[in-house]
Amino acid sequence: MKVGIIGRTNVGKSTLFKAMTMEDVEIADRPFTTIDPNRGIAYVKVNCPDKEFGIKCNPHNAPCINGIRYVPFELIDVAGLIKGASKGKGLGNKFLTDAMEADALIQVIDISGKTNENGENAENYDPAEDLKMVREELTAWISGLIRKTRVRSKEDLAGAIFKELSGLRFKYETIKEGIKRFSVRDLDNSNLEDFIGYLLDSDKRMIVACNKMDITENLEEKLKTLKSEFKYDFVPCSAGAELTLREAEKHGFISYNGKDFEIIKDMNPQQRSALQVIKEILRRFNGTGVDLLIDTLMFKIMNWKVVFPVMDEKKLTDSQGRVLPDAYLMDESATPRDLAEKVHTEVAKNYKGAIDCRTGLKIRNDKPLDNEQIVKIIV
Ligand SMILES: Nc1nc2c(ncn2[C@@H]2O[C@H](COP(=O)(O)OP(=O)(O)OP(=O)(O)O)[C@@H](O)[C@H]2O)c(=O)[nH]1
Ligand SMILES: [Mg+2]
Repeated sequence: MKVGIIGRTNVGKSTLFKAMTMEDVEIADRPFTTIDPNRGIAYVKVNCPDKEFGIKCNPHNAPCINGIRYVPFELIDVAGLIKGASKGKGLGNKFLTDAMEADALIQVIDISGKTNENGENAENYDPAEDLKMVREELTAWISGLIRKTRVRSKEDLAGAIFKELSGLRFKYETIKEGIKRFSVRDLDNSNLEDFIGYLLDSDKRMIVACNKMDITENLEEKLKTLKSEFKYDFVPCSAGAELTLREAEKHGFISYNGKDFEIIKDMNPQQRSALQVIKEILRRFNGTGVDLLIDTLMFKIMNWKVVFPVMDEKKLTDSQGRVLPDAYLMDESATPRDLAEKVHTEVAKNYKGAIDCRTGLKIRNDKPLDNEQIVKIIV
């Protein structure tokens, strides 16, 4: 599964990317720092079921640290947008193709209002403007692509648009349904914007990361106003704080569990006081917001599932005797057969059914999997 990070320039997209992947990418307080997309592996955390069964796991694809499984997914961070990008302003918007490969999007905004529409330092800038701008620029860009579509016959409209937008990974069914709903008959149709809005809302589900909460005055009030104006899910966060903690942890200064940290190695007074400030943020907000952001996107908005495939339903082992080796992130509609496909094409070929290891009952082949389900694949 892939997640894309988009947003106006200088809001903290790459900081969030770096905090989630620990890839060494450039971050700076100026517009257009990122030019080429950053790609990396990030992790969503779930409880490892080994404790529940009184056994010890042998992790393979998803590491287990202190009883928490880190399930991998791909993350893409792209260049920042500004108003007029669809007309070539800033870095333009062609780079959005990279983010559109993703199955889900995170839009980062700077809720502190301390950077403006061009990513320059400011006071009291309204981030609602960025939400409108990003939607407008996305729509204008997709509209430009759709207008380039060559339609051979009216009957072929959905197929032709599907082909033209293939890199953006909209579903054929969504395009077909959108054409019907908004009576799109030709490519100059006045309903084209509503049609694109429908494609975005259906196939590019999004969460809004309200970043820089650590320097935001009246955060609650600002969140309330945004929620009343837009139908997105908003999660306040501090990518900056998360990154500082992840780096301190990487260098062995602290042990960090996502909610709090403990100092385990001596550091200089400057570092110590920076961490003290972050301690206060963690206390006030019950974390940096980054874990909550990922959990909300994956399990509430996308309804994705983490599933543990095994071959032996009693020992919870794979064919090599490893206990609960793998954990996969699967989409909303994934069935036991899709899981078999994920494990191995050979396993999929010989698939005969699946059993829920907690209940011992057979799972219907067409039934979507549950989150944190342990599934024996019968071959
Ligand atoms: N106070 C605070 N500053 C942050 C936070 N996250 C990022 N920043 C700062 O915001 C500035 C921009 O960060 P980047 O991650 O480079 O922003 P970007 O959105 O990737 O920017 P472009 O690639 O230029 O579009 C840097 O100075 C970061 O240190 C945060 O949570 N709190
Ligand atoms: Mg960047």
